[in-house]
Amino acid sequence: MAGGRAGLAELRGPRLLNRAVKLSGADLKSALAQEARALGFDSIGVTDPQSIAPAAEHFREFLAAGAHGDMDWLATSPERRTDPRVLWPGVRSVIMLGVNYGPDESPLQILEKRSRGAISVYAQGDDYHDLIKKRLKALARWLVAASGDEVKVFVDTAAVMEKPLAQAAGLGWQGKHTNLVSRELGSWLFLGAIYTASDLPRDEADGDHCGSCRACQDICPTAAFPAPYKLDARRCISYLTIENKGPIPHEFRKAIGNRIYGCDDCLAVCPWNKFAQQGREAKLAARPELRAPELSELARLDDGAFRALFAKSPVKRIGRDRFVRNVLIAIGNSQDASLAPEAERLLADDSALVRGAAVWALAQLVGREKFGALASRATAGESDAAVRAEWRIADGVSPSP
Ligand code: B12
Ligand code: SF4
Ligand code: SF4
Repeated sequence: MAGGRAGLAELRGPRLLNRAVKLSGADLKSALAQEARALGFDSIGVTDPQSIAPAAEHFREFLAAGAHGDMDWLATSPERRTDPRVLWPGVRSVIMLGVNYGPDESPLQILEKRSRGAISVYAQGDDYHDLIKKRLKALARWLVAASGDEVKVFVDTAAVMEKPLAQAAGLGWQGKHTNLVSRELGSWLFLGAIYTASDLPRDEADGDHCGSCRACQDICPTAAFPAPYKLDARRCISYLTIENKGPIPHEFRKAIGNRIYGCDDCLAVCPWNKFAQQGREAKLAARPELRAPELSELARLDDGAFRALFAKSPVKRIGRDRFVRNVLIAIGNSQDASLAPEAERLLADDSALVRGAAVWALAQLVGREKFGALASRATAGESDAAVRAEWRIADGVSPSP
């Protein structure tokens, strides 16, 4: 159906809602695309549930290599993730949707401001899961009324391989950094999926447009790509600062710099971003206080203040202790001795995770003499084995005064 907004108004009318008129095939797909755009989706495509069969093998290799780290949920029922028909036998078409969240400034700029924390672009506004789920549900309701067929909606958390499905549906291609890149919107695209029992015309899969470029591989601070198109999540700063619940492994601490929640380097450097546009959804836009927060202020957050600052933000998910752990790694990397008192105060924190990170931060910022004095005071009362180990290791790396 090629109609404009007037056509949509008719579709939403009582004739449709009482299901007297049903759409199917190309008419349904065309009306669906218009409805999706009206609801704020920036791209849409349809694919066959069987289209990602080739991705299944790569996914199994990823799991076999242990590249998922502690994300055990990724390894649960891989057959459901790699085949939409196992997740829901009734699915006949997969509708993939994208929402542009293009930033208004380069996320690489803040990496130079070492006394401030870098929160990745996707987490500077409201939680996209809530926003996209609401939109997906609205679109799904419309689809049920228009087609009479059953649907299921997914964003991020379900056993759905969103990137390969989105590539098969023509939204873009999985670049060498493994994320989906769009020729129209660059790297900044959230994905969501609707599985439907309707048989919709398929879109053509997008091809690979990376060519000989390797900018994303070269910029990665932790060398997280063992090969192009392959990520070892255990080395990715996004995993280390968000998913990882324990202490951050020593080998990555310096490379993390001031990234306190996620990382955007491989996305930001992609040349296809020259076509990127600023996101149009105000709720996803950066909150002023999360663009370049002072590390000194973040280090003082207690549980209540953390929850208040990150209300409705995806950051809230990791909790205050893990967040302050990240802030302390950034403080250790700041080369700003005026931040040492923040780390010193956190040596007495209730959380062992925080105390351990505070030890490392101090070792980077204070001279050997001061560090030694702190160590002899603090280790006497320290009961946690992991924190005691941090003291021992740090004693060897503390810089000279
Ligand atoms: C687990 C997960 C993570 C993990 C692992 C990431 C990863 N690349 O797997 C961690 C925590 C590290 C992570 C980080 C990020 N994530 Co994430 N994440 C997911 C999640 C929940 C599952 C992804 C998954 O299935 N991974 C398993 C691997 C095996 O799958 P894959 O990446 O598709 O792997 C393919 C390639 O490796 C390829 N391959 C392997 N070998 C070979 C060889 C050849 C020759 C070829 C051609 C291909 C190939 O085939 C594999 C299968 O398709 C999805 C949501 C979802 N349900 O899909 C979001 C998702 C992928 N994440 C997203 C985002 C935004 C991010 C971050 C940018 C957040 C940030 N700023 O910190 C970073 C980006 C890091 C990066 N470079 O990938 C978005 C990406 C949107 C997009 N445009 O692609 C998603 C889709 C969420 C959403 N709904 O929007 N994430
Ligand atoms: S998000 Fe950062 S750490 Fe992770 S792969 Fe990309 S550049 Fe590397
Ligand atoms: S930076 Fe280059 S190699 Fe990486 S995804 Fe973009 S085009 Fe592909």
